[in-house]
Amino acid sequence: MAVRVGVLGATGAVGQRLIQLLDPHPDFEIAALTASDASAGKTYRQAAKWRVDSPIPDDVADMTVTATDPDDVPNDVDLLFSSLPSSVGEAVEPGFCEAGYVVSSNSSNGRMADDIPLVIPEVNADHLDLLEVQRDERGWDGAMVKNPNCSTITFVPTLAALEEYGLEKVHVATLQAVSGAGYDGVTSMEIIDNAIPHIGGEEDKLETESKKLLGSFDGAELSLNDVEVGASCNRIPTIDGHLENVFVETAEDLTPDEAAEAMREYPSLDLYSSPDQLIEVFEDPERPQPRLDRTLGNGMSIAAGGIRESTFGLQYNCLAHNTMRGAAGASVLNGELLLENGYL
Ligand code: 11C
Repeated sequence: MAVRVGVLGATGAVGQRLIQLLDPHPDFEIAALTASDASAGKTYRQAAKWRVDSPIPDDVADMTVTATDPDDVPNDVDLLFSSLPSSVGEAVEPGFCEAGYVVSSNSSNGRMADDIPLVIPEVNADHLDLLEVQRDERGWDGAMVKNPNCSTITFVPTLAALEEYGLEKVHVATLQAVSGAGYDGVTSMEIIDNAIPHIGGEEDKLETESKKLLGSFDGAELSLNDVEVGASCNRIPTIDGHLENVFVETAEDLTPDEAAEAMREYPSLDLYSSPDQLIEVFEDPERPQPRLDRTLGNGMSIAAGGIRESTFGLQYNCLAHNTMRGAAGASVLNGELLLENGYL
């Protein structure tokens, strides 16, 4: 029987993608949709300005949206996918966990907390065991797992593939699509014919979340990875797909051919939303082509290319669909991992 799930923040950019991925899904059935108080009581069709590239599923369109409050979500819903703005997530997500719901959250609040697993299933599924520590420390009947920022998800799997060579220093520069800024960003005219440097708070997230994801968990405590990460983040006028330029210094010698092979062989998983090939490596110097490659593996693969030696170690590009692999798809994948590991 399918697990009954809800979407917190169902009308936003990531909330809409979550609905697109969850309807239909073999393991999950959408049973609750929440949004701001202004949307509560409306049907989803009335409340949401639907913008994703497939129609609103009929059964979702007629559902009534509730406020984002544990009292308004049916008790038989087991799993909540959260795409709330971080300030709202910080205020309300713990209340849902306390009330017994398991939350797979894309919101940035709490990602670096010691007892909250920050997970990319292909990279650090073992960090999910941190939920035992979380249960002891917080006394929640429910649980909270987070996925990282979309820009972090784009480059960390490529680093994980190179980890055996001893990661020492990484510099990453991002070219981020406007959908990462939510629908206000997509519709804003200020981005047209413009490139915006130092976009708010992103650099710190890439520098810290990557060390947590690549860190090790000994059953009691999580240690951050020692790799030094420097990031510079920029917004460009593409709709979807974050492109990143990565420079990596490793302890062991690492040739472009070895890096390409390590990325190509880095395993995907057997979860429903997993792509067949996690990292698609393109050797043609003209690749990756961002507007095409963002759809690889139904938006769940990462494209890597331009791998070469440079003054600062190995250099390459990588690209992923930011609202699929980087956000909604990441949360759904974590939900599938929770299910597989008996947390639902
Ligand atoms: C952007 N990466 O493109 C951001 C959006 O930490 O989940 C996602 C923010 C986050 O602006």
